[in-house]
Amino acid sequence: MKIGLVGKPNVGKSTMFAALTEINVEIANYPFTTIDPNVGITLIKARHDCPAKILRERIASSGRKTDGIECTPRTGSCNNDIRLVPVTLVDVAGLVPGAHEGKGRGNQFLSDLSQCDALIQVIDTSCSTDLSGNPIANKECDPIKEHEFLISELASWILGIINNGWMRGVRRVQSEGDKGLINYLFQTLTGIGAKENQIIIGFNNFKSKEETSTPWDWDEEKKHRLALELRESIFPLYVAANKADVAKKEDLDKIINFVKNKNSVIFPTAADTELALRRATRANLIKYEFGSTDFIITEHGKKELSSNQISGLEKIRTILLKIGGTGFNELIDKIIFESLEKIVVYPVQDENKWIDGEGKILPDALLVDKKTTAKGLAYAVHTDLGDGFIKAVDCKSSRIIGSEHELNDGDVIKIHSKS
Ligand SMILES: Nc1nc2c(ncn2[C@@H]2O[C@H](COP(=O)(O)OP(=O)(O)OP(=O)(O)O)[C@@H](O)[C@H]2O)c(=O)[nH]1
Ligand SMILES: [Mg+2]
Repeated sequence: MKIGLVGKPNVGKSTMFAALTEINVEIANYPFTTIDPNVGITLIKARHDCPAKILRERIASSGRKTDGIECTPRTGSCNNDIRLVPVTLVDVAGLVPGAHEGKGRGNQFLSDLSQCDALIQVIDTSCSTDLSGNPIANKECDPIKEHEFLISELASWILGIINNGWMRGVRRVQSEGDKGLINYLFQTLTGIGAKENQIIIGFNNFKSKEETSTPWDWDEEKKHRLALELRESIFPLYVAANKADVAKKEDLDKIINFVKNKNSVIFPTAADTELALRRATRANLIKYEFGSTDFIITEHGKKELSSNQISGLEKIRTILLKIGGTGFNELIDKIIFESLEKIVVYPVQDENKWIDGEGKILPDALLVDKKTTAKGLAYAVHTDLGDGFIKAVDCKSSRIIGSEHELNDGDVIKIHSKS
């Protein structure tokens, strides 16, 4: 699972990345601080109790000791029986209006977003920067315009890719009809991670809104509309309404209502607040849980923090109350489990002990699509496991399940395979 952070410069993309991955990257109040992409892993909470809890209950009910029955994640961790699942974040350079014509840093860097399952646009709702990311004093801006220009630039990027060889693609329509164009689009966009079903969905959405004509007659505007639909299906876009700590309510509401009306996901966020909370937590100055609307100052914190630092933390407390947390937990949770309809499943090698070959309990928590089958999971683990699939076991119920059985969130699965 990979999510790209996009937006105009100086909105807080790198601050969000640094907060959520706990990797130090450059952050500054001017445009184009980031040039090369930052890639790192953030951890999100599964929506169910860790299956290790069920394992312990079973062992306890059979009268055995449960000491040491804790899951041992290969990546991620487990916190009070809530499994934290890894998600890759990619933070890229800022995009400005006209990027496809080479403005700002152009849009070449967008290929860094290849293979992303979704994008989060970080918007500066505080109106402290113009569309190019330069700080402004008058605090007037239009967050909807900021959202729309980005959508258009992303489409121009896709248009640039499909235009390269368009006539070749169009010729295939003469012999193969729509299928020829879909195949052409798939071949051209597979490099940025497009899947065939996404191309089909994007193409059909485009077709349903357009008057019929043959592709060799399509002008740039019409092709841009096709690119808009393809972007929507390949890279669904969600919004972090950032700098909400210093935003005017009307600016915030404007963009929130706009995005919600499109049935997309948006939450007010405060990236630098999340960053400060994570840093203070790491220094053992406070106790803060991701997603929470408050924190407590530790005994160590009470001893070490200066009165200035304490009043800084009190300001942060006010921000958390005002926004209802920093917004990122809700944003990412909703994107992954509702919009992208992912579930978390735990493949294991031993169906009784729920361990892998090395004795690790529930080492992997995989994010897969909601209707993933047992065989689909086998392929997600390894192609050989999929090719040699014989049967699987639902370890919670100990029932044997077939290749087409659809998995549920929180399932623990043992796959039997020839390989
Ligand atoms: N008030 C406020 N400031 C923020 C917030 N998030 C980030 N900032 C500030 O915004 C400025 C830009 O942050 P960056 O993370 O470097 O922005 P960016 O989008 O990565 O910028 P580029 O790499 O130039 O595209 C910095 O001064 C941050 O401290 C926030 O939630 N609230
Ligand atoms: Mg940056």
